[in-house]
Amino acid sequence: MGFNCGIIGLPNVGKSTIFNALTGLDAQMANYPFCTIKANQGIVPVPDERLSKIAEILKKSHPIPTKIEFIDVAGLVKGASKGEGRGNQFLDDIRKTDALIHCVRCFDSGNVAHVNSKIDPVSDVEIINTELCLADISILERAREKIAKLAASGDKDAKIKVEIINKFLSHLDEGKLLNILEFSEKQKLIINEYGLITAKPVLYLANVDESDTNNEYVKSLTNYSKESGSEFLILAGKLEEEISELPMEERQEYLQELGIKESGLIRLIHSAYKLLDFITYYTAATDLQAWTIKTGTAAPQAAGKIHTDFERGFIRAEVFSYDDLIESGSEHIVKEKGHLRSEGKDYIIKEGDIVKFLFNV
Ligand SMILES: Nc1nc2c(ncn2[C@@H]2O[C@H](COP(=O)(O)OP(=O)(O)OP(=O)(O)O)[C@@H](O)[C@H]2O)c(=O)[nH]1
Ligand SMILES: [Mg+2]
Repeated sequence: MGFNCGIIGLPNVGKSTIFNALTGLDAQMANYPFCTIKANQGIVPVPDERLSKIAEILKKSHPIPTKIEFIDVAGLVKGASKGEGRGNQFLDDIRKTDALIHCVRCFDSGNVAHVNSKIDPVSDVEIINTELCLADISILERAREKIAKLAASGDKDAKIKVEIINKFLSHLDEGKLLNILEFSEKQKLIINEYGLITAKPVLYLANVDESDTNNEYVKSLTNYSKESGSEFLILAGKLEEEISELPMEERQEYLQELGIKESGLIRLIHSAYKLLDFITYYTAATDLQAWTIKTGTAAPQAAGKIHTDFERGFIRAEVFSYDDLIESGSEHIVKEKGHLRSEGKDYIIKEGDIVKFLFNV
């Protein structure tokens, strides 16, 4: 598995429409709120031009792309953290995700109801963010209650934990998401333990009509995203959904007719990669396969993504880069030119590396 993104937002803003566009699956859509009741999950291969070029040179058939999973959850409303709407279930669905795509309605349409009867992207976003903060506050307060006695008795670990929880709580009490903080390793453990939602990176996605992509709604959401240091993307959800229903051969043609260079899916995936600080590397010892890892991952841990034995018994990695392969035109010439490197356990895997792990268990 690569990574997963939860699509969140108010009811009826187009989350399922975008999910469908992305996954080509048919999550139920409708023009009334709370259409989605159970979370839809869809796994999408990450489009990657390099993969087919490597396959051609290394003569590998059926290369395996890395994958991204999208989770389309029920719309969130004010009071969700207290169980309003489908709130609690919704919140559980997103605790396990790596990142959030916060879908915001930036289209006018008399046919589609808005839960607060007025479209106001910044206030819409703040309703959701407030609920996410409240949800994290409630989890952290309960956690603190549980370990307070232990901490008071002098237990060192419990004391550190309470300190971190207090720091998080005072930040959340000001209505700020945790994701603007830099986390220590200890803090990261706590974030994982409690599935803190506001610590996840967020991408704000303006859902627009293709005929009206730069309206006032989009402008105000752009400013908001900039100020909060978040990723931002404009996507014509309904159009993308229509395109995704076309046969594969016709899609590119239709995009060209509309003057669109790249499908929304590709832009969204690239933004999600940036958001999560991910890179792609490849293995080709047997099948050619693409893998997703965090920037800064060392070779043994990258190997561990494939199999725990690879990490446990890691000896070294034989590495050459995608650029060297393209320039040389064959693996043989890569070696002749001395581009094949032997790297040890401290080697940090780079974007586009083609790697063979040697291990012994
Ligand atoms: N005009 C217009 N309508 C859209 C757009 N995106 C979605 N819609 C319509 O808005 C309605 C709601 O879309 P959904 O995708 O079901 O919304 P949702 O956010 O999943 O809603 P819930 O699951 O109820 O929270 C549907 O009728 C869509 O066709 C858009 O970009 N433009
Ligand atoms: Mg929906």
